[in-house]
Amino acid sequence: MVRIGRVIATYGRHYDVQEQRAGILLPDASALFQCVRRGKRHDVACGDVVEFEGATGRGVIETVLPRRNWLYRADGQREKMLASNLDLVLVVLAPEPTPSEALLSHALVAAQSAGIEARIILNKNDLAQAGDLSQALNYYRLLGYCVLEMSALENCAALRALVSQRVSLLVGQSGMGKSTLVNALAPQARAHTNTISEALDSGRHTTTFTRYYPLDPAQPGSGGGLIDSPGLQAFGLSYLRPEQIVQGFPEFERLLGQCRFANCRHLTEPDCAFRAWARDDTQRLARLGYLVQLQAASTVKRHL
Ligand SMILES: Nc1nc2c(ncn2[C@@H]2O[C@H](COP(=O)(O)OP(=O)(O)OP(=O)(O)O)[C@@H](O)[C@H]2O)c(=O)[nH]1
Ligand SMILES: [Mg+2]
Ligand SMILES: [Zn+2]
Repeated sequence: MVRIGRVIATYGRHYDVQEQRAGILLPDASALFQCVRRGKRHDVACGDVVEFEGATGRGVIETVLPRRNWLYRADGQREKMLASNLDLVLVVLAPEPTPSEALLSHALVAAQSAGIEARIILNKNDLAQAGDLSQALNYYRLLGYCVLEMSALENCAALRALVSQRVSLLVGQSGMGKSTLVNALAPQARAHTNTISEALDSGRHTTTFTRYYPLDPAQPGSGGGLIDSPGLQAFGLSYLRPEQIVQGFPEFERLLGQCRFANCRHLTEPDCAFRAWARDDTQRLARLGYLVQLQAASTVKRHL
C-alpha cells in the first residue's frame, strides 16, 4: 500500500518515516515506519515528504516529493543534505567549547543561498565568558542578523516563542548545546546529550543522527518542531558560485564592482575594495578570509 509520510530521522541508509494524512502527521505509534530507499539511492533528508510502501512498521521509500527548500553542505565532491522543508535555521554558538566564526559565517551563507530565514543563538549565557562572545557577535547584529541570547539549562523562553508552529533546524559545532535546547523545548524529546570533555575525549559527537522532535507530541504535525543534527566542524559550500557566496556577506556585497579588476579574488590584487575596507580591522579581515576560503573552494565556474 502506498502511503505518504515525513522523514523524521535519518540514520545512514535507514530512515524513520511518520505517516501523514492531508499534510498532518499521524500521532500514533502505528504510523511510524522504519524505511530504506528503493534502489539504495542516497537522496533522502530529514524533513522530506515521501511516498512509501509500508506494512507493519517497515517500509521502502519510493519517491521523494518536491522540496520547498533544503540545506546542504559540500566539501569538494562530497555532499550532505542536512534537512529539507524548513522554516528556520538556528545556528547555535556558545562560549565553550571555542566557537568557530568561520562555521557561523558559512552556515549563514548556506541559509541565505537556500532562501531560509536564519537566527544566531548564543547559548550558555549563564557562563562568564558569554559577554565576550556577545560582544564579538555585535558585528553580526550590525549586519542585520538577529542574535538571541539564552541558556538551555536556565532559560530559553525567547526561543520558545520563535519556534512555535514552525519547523526549525539546529546546526552548529559539537557541544554547543543543540540537543540540550531540544530537550528544553520539545517535551518527551530526551535527545542524548553529553558533557563536552567526555564527548571530545572519545573523539565522537554525541548526536550521530538527524531527528525531528515535535513541539507538541499530541499534534506532531501542527505545533511545529525542532530538528536536531550532529555537530559540524566545517560547512563547505563548494556547490555555490563565487557571486552567490558574496551575497551571504552583506558588508562585502555592497562593495561589488569597486575593485580595480572585475575578476578580483581579493587576495593580492592592487586596488581591491574589499581589502581596503577590511584593512586593519581584525573582524573584517576574518570575515574576508571566510569569504575568500569559500570562493576558492567553489567547484562551479565563475560567471563574470
Ligand atoms: N552551562 C551551560 N551548559 C550547557 C548549556 N546548554 C548545554 N550545556 C552543556 O553542554 C554540553 C553539550 O551539550 P549538548 O546538548 O550535548 O551539545 P550538542 O550541541 O547537542 O553536541 P553534539 O550532539 O555533539 O553536536 C552538555 O554538558 C550540556 O549540559 C547551557 O545553556 N549552559
Ligand atoms: Mg547533540
Ligand atoms: Zn577585490
